[in-house]
Amino acid sequence: MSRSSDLFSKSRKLIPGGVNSPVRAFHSVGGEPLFISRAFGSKIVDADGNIYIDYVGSWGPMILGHAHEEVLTAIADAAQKGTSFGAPTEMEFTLARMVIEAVPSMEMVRMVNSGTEATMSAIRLARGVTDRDKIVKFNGCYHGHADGLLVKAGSGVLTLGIPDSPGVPEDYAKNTLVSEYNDLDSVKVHFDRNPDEIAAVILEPIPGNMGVMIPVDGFLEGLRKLTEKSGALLIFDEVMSGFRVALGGAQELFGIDPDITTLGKVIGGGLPVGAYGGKARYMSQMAPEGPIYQAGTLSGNPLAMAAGIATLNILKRPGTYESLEMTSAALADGLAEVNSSLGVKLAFNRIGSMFTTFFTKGPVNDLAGAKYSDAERFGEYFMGMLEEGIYLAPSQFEAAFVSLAHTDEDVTRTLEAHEKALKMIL
Ligand code: KE4
Repeated sequence: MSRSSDLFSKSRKLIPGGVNSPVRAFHSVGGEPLFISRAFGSKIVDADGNIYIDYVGSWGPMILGHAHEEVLTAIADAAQKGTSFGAPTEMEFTLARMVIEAVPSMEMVRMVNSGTEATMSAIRLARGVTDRDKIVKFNGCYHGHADGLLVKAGSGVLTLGIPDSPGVPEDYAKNTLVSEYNDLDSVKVHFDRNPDEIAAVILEPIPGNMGVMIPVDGFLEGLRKLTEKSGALLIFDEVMSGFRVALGGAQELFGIDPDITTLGKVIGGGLPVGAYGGKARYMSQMAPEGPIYQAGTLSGNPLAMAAGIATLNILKRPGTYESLEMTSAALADGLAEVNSSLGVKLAFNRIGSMFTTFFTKGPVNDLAGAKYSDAERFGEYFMGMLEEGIYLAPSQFEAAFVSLAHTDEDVTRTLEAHEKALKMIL
């Protein structure tokens, strides 16, 4: 028995499904999850010492690659001074300033400990400042597991085919209206039917949780106009796209000015950090300055701040996103070449260093399109790639991530594995 398998059989007796987050469990691809013992650069190493080229990157945070020495040094230096004070620190100011300088719409920001906390708080803020209860979200978008957002969610909920989670009272869910991504009319209908009742529209501007989706021309602009006209807030959930697709995220790429933005993943450099921020006129309504309450024992934790500051300092360096784009484009072009040489039509969506290969010919512009994917074939492909030493997200409805640590050799090896895995299953 492999060490991963042994650890898995023991862990599942103590931890639900043997994992601390469902999508890690390999349920939709079959087999058992690998237990990871360490990681460096673009590689992860499982408990049996097998090395893989990693395209999960801890689901987005590891944009620099794993165990980056400047990040490790920053964490170690911070740890020497203590691990948590429960009091304000200079590093929280420093990271706040870096985030505000980078994200075009942000004037103020509050640090929390996860993306879920960030979106949950952003929704409360929107409801508090508008005195309205309803929110609009999009089928297949995932914003963490706060009750009102676990409605038609993406990521693990979609992967595991959980219609809507038990334990979410109807009273919560009824205030969550669902639209289709890239379909403005499906949003307009909610505003027509609920005049002056909608507090906010929340979306992943570039979804990664139904696989990667690209906003069609006019969609994001249309949402901005609709929300402005109705007095609802526009919340960009950039937990995944923030500092990933550009230093200023999707809002920089597409030139949209949301009222609130949520962040996570990259800004923690692999440690637990989330954040929400936006216009000062809204953020100043948060306690203790304003009446809307949100709190957290470890919010702004010094080690997490140190990791985030070190990470953003590297991302700010000239040429960073150009380098990410070069590696990502080389991989994308190579995958397309292999597919066409094999006469295989697979939809492929990419923005910057996040991408998804869908096992359907496509196009895939929304959840319905993504659901045409052959999940069984994807599972076989996933296993084939794993056997070749390539670690993808164990779900068709997730994004793959390239890091600054991925090399030309990694790309070559990935393309060879892709060709071999496709030949095995097609
Ligand atoms: P966390 O609470 O997991 O830090 O963030 C929730 C969240 C919010 N918004 C977006 C756009 C997200 O992608 C996420 C979390 N992403 C998933 C991966 N698709 C996390 C992986 C997991 O659930 O284990």
